[in-house]
Amino acid sequence: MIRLTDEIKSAIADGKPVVALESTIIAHGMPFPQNLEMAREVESVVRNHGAIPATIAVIDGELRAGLSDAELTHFAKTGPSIVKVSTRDLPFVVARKITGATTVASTMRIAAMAGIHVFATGGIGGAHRGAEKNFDISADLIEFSQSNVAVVTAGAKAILDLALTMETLETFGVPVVGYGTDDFPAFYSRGSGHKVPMRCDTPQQLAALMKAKWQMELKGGVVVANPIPKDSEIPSAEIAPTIEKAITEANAKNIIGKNVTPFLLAHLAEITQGRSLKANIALVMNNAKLAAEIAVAYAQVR
Ligand code: PSU
Ligand code: MN
Repeated sequence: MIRLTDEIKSAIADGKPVVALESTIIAHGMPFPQNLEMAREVESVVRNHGAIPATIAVIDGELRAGLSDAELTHFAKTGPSIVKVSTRDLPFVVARKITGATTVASTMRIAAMAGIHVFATGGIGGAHRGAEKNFDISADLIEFSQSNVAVVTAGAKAILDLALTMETLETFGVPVVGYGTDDFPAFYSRGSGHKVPMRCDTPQQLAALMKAKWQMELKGGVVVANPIPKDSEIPSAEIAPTIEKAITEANAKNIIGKNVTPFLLAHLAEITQGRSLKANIALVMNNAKLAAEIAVAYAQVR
């Protein structure tokens, strides 16, 4: 069902640390060539911290974990014209043998199918502002109730409604763990003013939490909320007006559904003249490092 590289296949079989990575962030989250540089670098950060990277995508209808450099380049160069594949899209792209970039939700699902329990991303999707009316709640949140994967994320973007996002995760029984923080991080900014329900300060503590959750057969994932490094942060007072602008623009242009997140990311990068993109890349690397450390710790206790 899933094609794994030999390296990833034997690592999973031997219980060695493996970290899943998503492909939507490459095709839809960042422009070329920064997306390709990011995709290569994030894999080497995972390796440098003792785990094996498994970038996940769908290629010609085949679920894949572990892409070649040529394949990474294809996703990076083709960009947004590649299908953005969330969980609902998996049956269609597989049946039609389509190539697609996987979101947090579908990457979690494929990782879980393959037996990978740790995943590094930039930021998870969430409940968009106005979700109480337009029901725009990312399938990422629902996937956390389904797939046994810990996802390292820099919180969720302030383009979302963070209070609704936290409420939704609570409803689905998803542990949201602040890593070294009591404050849920807001992607570009280290804090959001929303408290996390629990906190861990070491990869070992997280590994113990994951083991406890899955030993009890509590199905679903863990949100590991890891704040952006201080020197890359854009303070919320600075980014907030920019976010307002981007959302107004998206509404005026009638951008809806799966185009909302990519539009807002691209628009923010434009308005901040690349500063938001730089921050985005820095937080991805920071998440990859922690994910590798968690994978190493989990491999020791599972
Ligand atoms: N956050 C980022 N960059 C991204 C995404 C999130 O910093 O590219 C992507 C992820 O793949 C996430 C998806 O799963 O956006 C959420 O999209 P939506 O809001 O349409 O569910
Ligand atoms: Mn959405």
